Amino acid sequence: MTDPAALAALSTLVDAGKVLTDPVSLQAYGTDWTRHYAPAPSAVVLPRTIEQVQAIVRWANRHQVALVPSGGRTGLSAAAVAAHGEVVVAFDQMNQILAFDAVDRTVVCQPGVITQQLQRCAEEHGLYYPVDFASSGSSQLGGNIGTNAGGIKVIRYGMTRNWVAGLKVVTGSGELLELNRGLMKNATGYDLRQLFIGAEGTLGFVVEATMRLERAPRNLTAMVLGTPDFDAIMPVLHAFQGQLDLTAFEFFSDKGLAHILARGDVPAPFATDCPFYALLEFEASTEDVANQALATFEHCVEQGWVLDGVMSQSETQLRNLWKLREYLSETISHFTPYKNDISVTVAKVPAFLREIDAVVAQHYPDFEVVWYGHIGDGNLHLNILKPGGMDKNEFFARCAQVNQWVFEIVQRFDGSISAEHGVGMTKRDYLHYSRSAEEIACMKAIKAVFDPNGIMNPGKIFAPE
Ligand code: 2HG
Ligand code: ZN
Repeated sequence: MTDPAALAALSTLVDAGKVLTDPVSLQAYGTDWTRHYAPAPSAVVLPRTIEQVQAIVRWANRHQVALVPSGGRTGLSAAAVAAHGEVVVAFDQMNQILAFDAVDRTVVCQPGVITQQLQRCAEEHGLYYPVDFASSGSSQLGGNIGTNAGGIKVIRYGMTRNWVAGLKVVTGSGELLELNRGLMKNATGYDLRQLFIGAEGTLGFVVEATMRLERAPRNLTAMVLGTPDFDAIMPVLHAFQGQLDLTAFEFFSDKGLAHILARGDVPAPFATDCPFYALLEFEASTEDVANQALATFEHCVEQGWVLDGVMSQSETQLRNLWKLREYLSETISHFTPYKNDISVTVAKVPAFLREIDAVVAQHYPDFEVVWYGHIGDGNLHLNILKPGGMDKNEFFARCAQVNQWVFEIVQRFDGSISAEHGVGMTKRDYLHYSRSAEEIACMKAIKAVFDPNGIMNPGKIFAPE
């Protein structure tokens, strides 16, 4: 635990009352949406300026205190969990949108800006911030950048990385770096900005970000299609991609749908029961596009790939169809799920899912398994639900035993053990299934450059040495 004299020194570096040590704050700021680790930070500090962040980092170097960044705490890999007496640096006070440039279509944001705040700001200017996911109402931009957040529109717009035009970061030694300064073209050597995106705060803190915006989509329209089996989903994707520019292509299983319908506040898409469902979205900018979508739907039915389907006719219907997919994570969170967030190239998805499903069925015959994910970009979320009476630790231990089998398949398919949720603590012991020993050595060497004293979010991405 951090020495009381050091904590007293810390409180002189920020505004009065902005170092918190009460149990409620330690509990709240020390954790994220994972429930694997008990939060145990020494303190929480809330800087207001970049200079204050630099002073905190220099203080941590002097006192050898580990720092953990904290945004909206919606992470799913325990990257922002402080379980070992660290000091949490929370960015709630740095939550302003600082500037908008209509010509460059960029917005300068502080790291504590909520994703939805950025989306709304874009809308106010007739534009669009396309990175979107269920937690957009509470996740913060700094965290999105730290994990290179993906979400439901990646098939069309890519990950957070694509939208970061410039970054200001405070490194683990307290230096301020201004990376790329919003430029579209910049061929001046290594692009350090990219290193900080997805680094989970292990190299430094993002203290300002210049984000790009996009033209607003026109008349977004969704379809939910029921398929007779998982294999039918891929030809459906292929058929629609051949005709339309999709903005999303998601899937979920009948088990997932049953949990959503059990909530009682989301209407069923249609009456036919199907083992799998695809949700796709496109811009119905003209009547021709909508007709093309309907013709493709009919073609899929004729081929036997689709059993039933529905197309949204209004904003309300669009929103209701999305709820079927977007509410899943929150809805099943009450069953303390064990989560996997795995990916392969799209062409390999059917064979990959079949193998994983067989391993899971063999090893977890008594657990409920819920599949969903961003199938259009090869990202599957495998959630295993804890049976009612089982102890949480026993459940996680049993799930962890099967990881080896799952991740060996991921490795054989050249896939990723974490497609979009990051490594944090929950996946750090499995990093070698996706990254070679040489790559991991390079990553550690890079960390040593930016964080020579190892104070930046230690124990995340890499297991402690
Ligand atoms: C989603 O796609 C999120 O809904 C959460 O990435 C995934 O709950 C999950 O496993
Ligand atoms: Zn996801």
